Amino acid sequence: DKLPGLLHGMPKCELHIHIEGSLEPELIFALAQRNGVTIPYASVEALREAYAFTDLQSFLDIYYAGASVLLKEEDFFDMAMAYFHRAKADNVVHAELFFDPQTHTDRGVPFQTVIDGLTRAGETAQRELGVSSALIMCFLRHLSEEAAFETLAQAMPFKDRFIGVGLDSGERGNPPEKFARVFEQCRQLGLHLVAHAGEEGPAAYIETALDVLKVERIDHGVRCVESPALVERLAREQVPLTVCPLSNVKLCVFDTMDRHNLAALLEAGLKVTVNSDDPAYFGGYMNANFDATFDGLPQLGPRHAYVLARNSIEASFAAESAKAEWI
Ligand code: ES4
Ligand code: ZN
Repeated sequence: DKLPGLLHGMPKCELHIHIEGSLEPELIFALAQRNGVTIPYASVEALREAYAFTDLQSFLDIYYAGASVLLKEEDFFDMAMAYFHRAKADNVVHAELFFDPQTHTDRGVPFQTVIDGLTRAGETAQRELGVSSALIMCFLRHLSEEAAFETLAQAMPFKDRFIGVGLDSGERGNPPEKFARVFEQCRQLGLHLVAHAGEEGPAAYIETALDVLKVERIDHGVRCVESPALVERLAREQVPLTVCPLSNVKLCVFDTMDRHNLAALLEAGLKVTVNSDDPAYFGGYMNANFDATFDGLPQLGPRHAYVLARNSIEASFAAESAKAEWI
């Protein structure tokens, strides 16, 4: 069977990766030691054993604890470089990295420290690995609109360092509308707009992300199937969905991979992409996601692989000239 070779070798873009979610347990322990931070786990193995999640919030609690070892510019650089090496190994030609500034600024780490480390890693990855990348700044939706506006203000001196904004963290009870005004300001600034919606939240959140926030892509979006009219709209408008199969299984959005709706979404004509979300926590990077998805959904074959890779290139915010080289 040639499918694994095809899946691994295809040039692809990653459009849904939280860079803080690429922090492997080994690096968490190394950075904790380097920075004199104590973490409530005895060993790398004990930390990894804690990665048994029941829902999104049970993951977020551990994810924010893991990020507490990030203090210096070098830490953000090392974290992102480790990701870029994994991306390169999986034939990722371009990655759009989410970062969560509030997770760091709320601990007293300056915004500039975060963005300087990530920017330098992106430049180094382009130069040394030939991997192209961009940054997307996410607002934490469990925090207030006012806090999001404050973060946007802190980001303004670095406006040329990121291409867009997103919305992440706990979805239930934090609808897109909560951030209508801050997204409107970002739109006026010419930033790209994306949002997590329809991961744990209802299909209605996908609709308000599109209609109120005016996002260009939906992150996750798998609960769109609860509204047939919405599925029809997503197909008609070719709104990209950045689906994260291993994440969805780990966070119990689907019980097992054979229950995942990715194949059904593709069949319905939606512009689906495969992504890793938080690869250090959910069991793997891009090619591991492709492998697990194609193993769990045997109706998927080489033509679907090609469509998924092409979708990831078309749905990226890269320059059209770059996309033409990757297709
Ligand atoms: C996230 Cl899987 C997921 N969902 C929402 N917010 C997040 N932040 C990091 N991973
Ligand atoms: Zn995500």
